[in-house]
Amino acid sequence: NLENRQWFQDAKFGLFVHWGVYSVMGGGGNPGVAEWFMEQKKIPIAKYEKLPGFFNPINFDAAEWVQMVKNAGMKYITITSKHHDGFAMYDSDISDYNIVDTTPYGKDVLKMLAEECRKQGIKLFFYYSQLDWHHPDYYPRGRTGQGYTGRPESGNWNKYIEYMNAQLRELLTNYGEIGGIWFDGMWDKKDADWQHVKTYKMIHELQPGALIGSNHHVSPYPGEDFQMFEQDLPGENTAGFNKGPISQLPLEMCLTINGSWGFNLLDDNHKSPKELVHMLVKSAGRDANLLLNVGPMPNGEIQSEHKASLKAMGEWMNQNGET
Ligand code: FUL
Repeated sequence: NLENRQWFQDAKFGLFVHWGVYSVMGGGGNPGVAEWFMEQKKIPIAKYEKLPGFFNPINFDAAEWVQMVKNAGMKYITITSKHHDGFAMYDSDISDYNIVDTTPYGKDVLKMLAEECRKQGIKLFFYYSQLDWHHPDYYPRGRTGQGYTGRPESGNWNKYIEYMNAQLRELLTNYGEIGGIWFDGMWDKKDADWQHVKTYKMIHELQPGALIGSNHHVSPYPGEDFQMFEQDLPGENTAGFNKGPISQLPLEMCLTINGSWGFNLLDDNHKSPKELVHMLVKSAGRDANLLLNVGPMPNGEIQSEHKASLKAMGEWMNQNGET
């Protein structure tokens, strides 16, 4: 959809949100990426499944989040609907392993966010991890999720693909018009395993306006609408993720404020508002959007340091940005 690609191209600034039951652990003492807690600490599924019981974000306020996004000068939000741990942050019918069925909170945060975004004129994208450390049919396993999870050494890969497509169908059916799907995790297995041509076709049929991007770190595949770059400006590769040349599609770079995507209790290595504004300007200079990340805490609040940075960026945008 060219009109939406154009909108995306012009959007320039969005909020990335990594939120899941891993947030409860705040990185578990690791300074690194907190949403990888299960893999880093080799937590078997039977133990990890206790985390949803502690996830109760009673202070979550969708209206406040969206207002914060608008004040920062951002045009869209991309939020984790399912990360590598396989836990659905929305009301999924195809699996009980979701926020409504297993947490004391029991509410669909994506639904609340979708409604609020619509009200306030912000587009909502869903991050979806194809990689899954929880599903038994994710077999043969990929580079990660091996050995410790307690899953049997067997499984039906095609059933996993059906499961994934069914979840995507839910996300594209039950939340109104969405901005698009932000895929991640293809790098866990061979490209051919994903049968992504079929999946992309389904998405474009369900919502012709929804944009597709994938964090596979190489040049975009047919059916994708934008190209993404992780922790680096397009054309640079200091973090070691970005291998593909720059395409003609709209570009987006994603960036953490500290070093972690998910909430990390120990990581105080926050980029200053000045550094963040510089990144925004540099990415705009390469005609890319900056998708700047926050990892909300398990109580539903965004940590004060990150809120303060977004506020400062908003003030800069007010003085210097276009509206
Ligand atoms: C990576 C993931 O493995 C990280 O956890 C995070 O979601 C980042 C945006 O993409 O590939």
